[in-house]
Amino acid sequence: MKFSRRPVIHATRRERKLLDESAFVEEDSCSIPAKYLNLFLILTFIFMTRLAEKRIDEDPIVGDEEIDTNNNMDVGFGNTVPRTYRPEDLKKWRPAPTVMEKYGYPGEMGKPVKIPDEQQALMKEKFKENQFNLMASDMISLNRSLTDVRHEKCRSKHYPAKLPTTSIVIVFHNEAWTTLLRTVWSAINRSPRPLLKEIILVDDASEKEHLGRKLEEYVATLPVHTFVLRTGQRSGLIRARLLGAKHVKGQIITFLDAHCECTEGWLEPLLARIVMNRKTVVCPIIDVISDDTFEYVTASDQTWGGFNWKLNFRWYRVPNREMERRNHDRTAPLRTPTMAGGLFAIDRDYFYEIGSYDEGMDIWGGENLEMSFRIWQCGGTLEIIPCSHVGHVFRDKSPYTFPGGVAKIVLHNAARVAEVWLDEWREFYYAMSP
Ligand SMILES: [Mn+2]
Repeated sequence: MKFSRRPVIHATRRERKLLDESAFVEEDSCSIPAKYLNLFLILTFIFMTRLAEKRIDEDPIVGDEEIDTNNNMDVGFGNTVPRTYRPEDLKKWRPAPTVMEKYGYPGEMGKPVKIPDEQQALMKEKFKENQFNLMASDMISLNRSLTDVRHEKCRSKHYPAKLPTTSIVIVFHNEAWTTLLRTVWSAINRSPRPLLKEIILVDDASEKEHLGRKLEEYVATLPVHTFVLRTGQRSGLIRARLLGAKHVKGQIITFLDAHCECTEGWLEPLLARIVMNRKTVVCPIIDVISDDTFEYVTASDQTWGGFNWKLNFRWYRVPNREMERRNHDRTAPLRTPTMAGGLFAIDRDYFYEIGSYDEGMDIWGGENLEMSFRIWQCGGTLEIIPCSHVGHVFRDKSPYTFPGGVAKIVLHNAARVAEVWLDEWREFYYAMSP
């Protein structure tokens, strides 16, 4: 299965090379002239036929030979968003103090929580509510301590003395109290205060009582300006994020999922990257918070985001070529084809310049690939920043309801991605998902 990633990767290279310098930015104008792709399409189709015989994800390892990521970055585009910020938009900052361990409390330093035998039955019952161990989460402090998971070299890195501010946007639907508030507290505790403009919580029509007035009253007491917006009716992740983004006053929008924990030094490497080039969109390394024990487990820094032709997001091993481009420095920014989508930071003006999100997408699914393609095809760069780590509770299945059914919505969204961004390549999608 050596060839499994080649179609994807070549698409990127071709697009970057062939993009007309003057063609700019309206979604569809980012595409490539059809004639250039024909020959390549045929070659790729041969690979695809081979792929179709087997399951596509058997071996999600990228072959070493593929794009030269070094030489495809300098395509000029129209420039409406200035590359840098005005000096008055930048703020002096210092690293946030370390959250100290509270000895004897469950889950401190990211350790797993063990539920006593006599409570196992209740634990299982509560698990169903959110598809994670709610009982464990409820036992852990909202301010729990974590180990410093960063690579050693990250701790001595120097970042600009002044950085732009960010607003954090968190969308939730029926989220548990403790996971949501631990996300908020971890951001407050571990972000340099001058850089954290506000935290915007967007409630996508939750039914749980604790997410009503109680939440509003609670967040009003927080040391960082935090407020709740409500979509009113179930709108889906995209439309809820757009509602949050509309209220952002910081220069940078940082989207977080509702069950995360930000770790020490997570924010400054993200902002430092954007301040150098506002068209850089950055993701932290997404570590794993166990859905079972809430243990904090570090994820690999050797994976990046890709996709298969069903347009499912997948993690793949970072190819050697990208390692070489980074001089084998595991702390250097990693140019990733796609992102998982839950956690990223983007300049607010650039977000709107590239057309923000596709509002026609429902509930959940596909929007991460859509945004990734949008960024790369509209003159931006998408990176994973290895010195920034944020934990996320990964779940085996979604606890949410999808009006009309999961499959229908996810397929609808994926088809939109194919139609808007893939040109002829959409045929591969339709071949896999007829
Ligand atoms: Mn999530």
